[in-house]
Amino acid sequence: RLKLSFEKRKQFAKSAAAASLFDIMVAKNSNLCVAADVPTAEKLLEITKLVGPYICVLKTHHDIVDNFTDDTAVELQKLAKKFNFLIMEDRKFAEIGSIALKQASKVAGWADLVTAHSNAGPDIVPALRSAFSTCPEGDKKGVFLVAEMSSKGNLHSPEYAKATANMAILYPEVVSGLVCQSPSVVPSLGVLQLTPGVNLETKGDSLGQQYNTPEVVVGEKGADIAVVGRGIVSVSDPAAAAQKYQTLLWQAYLNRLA
Ligand code: UP6
Repeated sequence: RLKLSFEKRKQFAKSAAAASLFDIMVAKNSNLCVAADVPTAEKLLEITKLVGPYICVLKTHHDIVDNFTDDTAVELQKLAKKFNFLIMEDRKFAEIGSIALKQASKVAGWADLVTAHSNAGPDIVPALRSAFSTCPEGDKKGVFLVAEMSSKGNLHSPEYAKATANMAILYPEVVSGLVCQSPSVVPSLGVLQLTPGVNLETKGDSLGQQYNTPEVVVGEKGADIAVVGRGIVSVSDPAAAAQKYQTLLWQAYLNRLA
């Protein structure tokens, strides 16, 4: 997988969302996902406008945004269309299927992608598919399953990661990718690896987050898409920072292919 280009890997994508992600990444030369973790809807839209040209995915935690409304979602969707990126709501669903279905129905209207934990078992995936199916173009939406985490002391064992990867094999048309930290977890060429914990300035925060550089995350840890949050949204010039991370991450991908 690590030596194959995104163009070639697209041919193996069984989820429509993964296929369109590969297209966007190639069209924009971007494997950057910005975690737009900001406190207000105004800030969310402002940061999205600034980073939009440089990203393939905008990752939200809409439940930490004070005044996130249906209008915010509509504006986000307009920006996603304008700048050609997908919206991922990082809700990390972790419930029995019937509850996950109801929870996901609240965001499926505007999110192209959602994240979910695998701990409750494989039926979380068809539950999320059911939530998508009530939306226009629901069959184009996808799930990223959390196989591993970036935080210190997390409980994700290699066995857990492997079992999570098996769910991607079980539901290839819905599971577009895995959130993970090591290069051997992703089970097939058409599945994307999303890796958070990227920052050029610091090694971590005071609450367990651990960071690596773009080169390490793409070259050694196997990230196809890297997530940068505070490294971009908490600096004085987020557009310039996004452009810098985009360049470094894409170069790391090209180095990996070479
Ligand atoms: N995230 C992680 N680690 C994981 C999974 N998800 O950090 O294992 C998410 C967080 C946050 C972003 O929920 O939105 O990635 C990282 O932000 P940061 O770059 O500001 O630390």
